[in-house]
Amino acid sequence: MGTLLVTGGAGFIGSNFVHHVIGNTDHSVIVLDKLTYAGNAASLAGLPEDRVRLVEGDIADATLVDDLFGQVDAVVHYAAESHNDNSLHDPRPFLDTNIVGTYTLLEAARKHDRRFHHISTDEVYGDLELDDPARFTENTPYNPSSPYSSTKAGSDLLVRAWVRSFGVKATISNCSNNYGPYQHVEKFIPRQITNVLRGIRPKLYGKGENVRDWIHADDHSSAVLTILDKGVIGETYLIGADGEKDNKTVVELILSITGQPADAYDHVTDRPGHDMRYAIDSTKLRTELGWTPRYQDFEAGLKATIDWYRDNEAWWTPAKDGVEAFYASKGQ
Ligand code: NAD
Ligand code: TDX
Repeated sequence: MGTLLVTGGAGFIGSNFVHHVIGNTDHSVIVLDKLTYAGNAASLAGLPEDRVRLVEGDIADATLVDDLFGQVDAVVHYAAESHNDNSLHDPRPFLDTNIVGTYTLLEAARKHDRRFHHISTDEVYGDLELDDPARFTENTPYNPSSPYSSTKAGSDLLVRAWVRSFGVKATISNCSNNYGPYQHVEKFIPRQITNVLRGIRPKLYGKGENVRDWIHADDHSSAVLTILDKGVIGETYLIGADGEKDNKTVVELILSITGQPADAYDHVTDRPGHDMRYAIDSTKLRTELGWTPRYQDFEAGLKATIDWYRDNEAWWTPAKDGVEAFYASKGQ
């Protein structure tokens, strides 16, 4: 039993992690979150106040970070600017948070000698062709495409350097695309679900051939806890659940689950530099640390996610109009 500092714990995957930790361990949690447009204190509602404390602040604030590191046993670092489309519009916050913010945390981990787990993404590896038999492994060379993924790649390299140069006790995980409750409506799956719930046609970039490797956010959480518990310092672990699907298939599934005609969607302007395919080989995590995902049935997980958005309209309504206006201004 101990106290975890969870950066970005009011965001999508971070809040799912906090719920998972409270439900499955005896740990307490301090969440450090700037509550940007992507952070929402309501995602932590209902959690026990004696075990979860939200501190509103910036991971690049060295004084605040220093104080919080002194209060915890380990740190799990989710905070990031996370949306590719935003990074194409205004890259600067991605550098400030993903690079300078991670640097600030690493310096505190070094000073306080705290166990540090860095959350990253499969996008650091670039993309694969649709017919490529290969998947990403821990040995795939870095080749990021967007301002978002290049700043995540940079943050991963900082972590590796702080392990080697300063002996920081860090691990890294690179996960595939997450879905589940509490995901911001700017992202693909919640955008299309909430479009359908509002009577708006889903919007597919380009031809919809791009493939993403979907994992439920709760499985991501269990993998991170496994790495915190059993991971080897300095190692990187890829997290994935063999969930490759092209975007068109996902939109058609959402339409079919919600009782709409399968072709009731629009093709819109493609994302510049759009990565074609991501695919994760998570053999190392499964064989060396014994992790397995629980949500093997994507359609069942998607159905539960649709139900969550239907039941929690008050959580997503405030962001919806602004997001759609932003996309409309880009022909998307
Ligand atoms: P998100 O955008 O939903 O949440 C990010 C959170 O970080 C928000 O609560 C935001 O307020 C907070 N934040 C942003 N800048 C901050 C700052 N300077 N200081 C403190 N808090 C700040 O993102 P997400 O989808 O939950 O992603 C979380 C992490 O997981 C990111 O590191 C991302 O790269 C990684 N990841 C995401 C996916 C995915 O599918 N979404 C897949 C793999 C890895
Ligand atoms: O309206 C849309 N229509 C559409 O076709 C949107 C928002 C997206 N797309 C496509 C683009 C991608 O091929 O859907 C796919 C998924 O898009 P996003 O949800 O924006 O995710 P992606 O760009 O794949 O990145 C996500 O996974 C890796 C997360 O946002 C990142 O934080 C994570 O690192």
